[in-house]
Amino acid sequence: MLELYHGGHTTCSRKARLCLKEKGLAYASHFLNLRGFDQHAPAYLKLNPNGVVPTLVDDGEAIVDSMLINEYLDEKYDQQPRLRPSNPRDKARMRVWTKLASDHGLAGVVPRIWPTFKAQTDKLKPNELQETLGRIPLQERQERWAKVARGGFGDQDLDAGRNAASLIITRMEAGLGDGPWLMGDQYTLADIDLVPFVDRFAEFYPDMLNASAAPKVTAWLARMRERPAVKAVWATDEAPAKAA
Ligand SMILES: N[C@@H](CCC(=O)N[C@@H](CS)C(=O)NCC(=O)O)C(=O)O
Repeated sequence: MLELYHGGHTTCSRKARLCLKEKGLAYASHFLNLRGFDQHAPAYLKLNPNGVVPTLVDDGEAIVDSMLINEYLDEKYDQQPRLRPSNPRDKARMRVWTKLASDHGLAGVVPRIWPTFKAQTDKLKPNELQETLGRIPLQERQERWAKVARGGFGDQDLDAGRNAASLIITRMEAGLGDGPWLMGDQYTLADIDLVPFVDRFAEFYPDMLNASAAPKVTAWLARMRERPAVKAVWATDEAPAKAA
């Protein structure tokens, strides 16, 4: 049985949810409220010692990191549609795209999203904040949550986010060719791994991502947004219904 622990509409969660949807794979969905720090609960850290989402569990075996989860899903469940090229050279070319998403995607969205988490950290008393920070396993994340709490995101962070988004948009604009997908005729994990980030870039950086500044990426994003699987994943965060 497949299970996915995810944070709903977070970019990395959408990556894995979209791959599962495109493959037509059923799974038990476990929604984690990241603003409520569910990702640092001891039981979850046993599955994902990094304290982040998503985590796939397949017959009891936990697999972490959205890029690796998607590769695993396509390799293990190799029924159609195949989401990776079969020859090694094209597969390596595809992985350059998925690595680009993995290396720079989050950097492009974090400075726009994370400052809003301050509303949650503000609800904590000083000792509760210290305890919460103390449960975060990765130092980089601990520092990022501490920065949220002290309202430390500023212009430098916004510039860094913009630069990361620009890097991705520029590479995609140069690499898209005649499309329709990043790997030409074959729709692959390259498209799946990048779209959650590029979708948010269109919202955060409309001056960089529009039909005149980046016509190929803009057209690709429009094609992606028309895919039934993208529509379905974007339409719900899979959070349990709240009691009225
Ligand atoms: N490289 C990891 C990054 C995972 C990641 O940073 N996930 C974010 C959501 S997009 C998260 O869990 N954030 C909550 C936190 O850091 O506390 C992946 O792609 O799975």
